[in-house]
Amino acid sequence: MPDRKIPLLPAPASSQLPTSEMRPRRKLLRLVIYSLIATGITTLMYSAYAQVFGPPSEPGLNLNSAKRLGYKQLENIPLRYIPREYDTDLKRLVFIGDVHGMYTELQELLEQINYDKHTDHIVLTGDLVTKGPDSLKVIDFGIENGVSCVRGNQDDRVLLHYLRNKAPSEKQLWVEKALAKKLSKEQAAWLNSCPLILRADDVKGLGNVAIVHAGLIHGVPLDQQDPVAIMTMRSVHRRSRVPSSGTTGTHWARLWNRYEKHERVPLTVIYGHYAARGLDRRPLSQGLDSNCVRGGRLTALVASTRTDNPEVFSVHCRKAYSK
Ligand SMILES: [Mn+2]
Repeated sequence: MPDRKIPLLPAPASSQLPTSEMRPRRKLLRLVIYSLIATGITTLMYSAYAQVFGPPSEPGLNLNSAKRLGYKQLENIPLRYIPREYDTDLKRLVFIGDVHGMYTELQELLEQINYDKHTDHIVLTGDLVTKGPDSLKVIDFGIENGVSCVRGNQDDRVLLHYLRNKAPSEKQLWVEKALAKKLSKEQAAWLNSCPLILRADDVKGLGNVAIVHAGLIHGVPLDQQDPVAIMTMRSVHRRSRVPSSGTTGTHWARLWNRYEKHERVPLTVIYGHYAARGLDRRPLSQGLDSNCVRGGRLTALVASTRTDNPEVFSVHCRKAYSK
């Protein structure tokens, strides 16, 4: 009898073993389900919050990297050039999309708008050089006419070669290298003087304006926007708000318009770079790269003391120089 009792003792313990193994597994399963539900609720609440109040404050991307890389981040267009609501003299601000060395078309466009150096101030949205045939002529025209410009990704690559800084070493950059070798000291200095962002306040028909080559992230102060993103972005990742030069996320201008309209004094962004979309006019953004260098058009947006709203002008670009 006692012999029978002894083996019986461990029996319940061994029969409980599977259940005691099941319990933590079930607990784990429950934990996973609960955390999935919690994540779902948080995501829903976040997207509801974002819809109503705009995105939560953005992290300053690469804070101060502009200074570190020697870029001029932000400059103002001199007040005397800005056409304002109650100005009586004729004054015009002429914003022109990516010229890419298309000097002939630039001159035709200026002829079409009857450009006058004394009343008009030209602002180029970057990528003045490369791809087209007359990059140096565009720079010389800029110098002679006191043109304002922002730095584009192509301008940047050429300047990186010129300054012999760490330039991307991809094979296809021989064009930029070759152009960099041709730049005079004055031409390079002028191109290098183009800041990443230009500002102009109270422009007639546009209000407060920022000019950049590619785009801006809503919610990040202008002096903290990432230099490379300013020159290259096309889309923004829907959730992380990280900008990308690719097109798979949300078009940055869509997000900009969605959130900026809630600002007390909204800022309109004038930009180039996104040739694939062509002329892209929205309430608070004006995309002006209409693909001139690939046989598209060269476009100008003209704000004037003589018109209530800015007008668009463009010329056909006869020859495609780039694929
Ligand atoms: Mn570009």
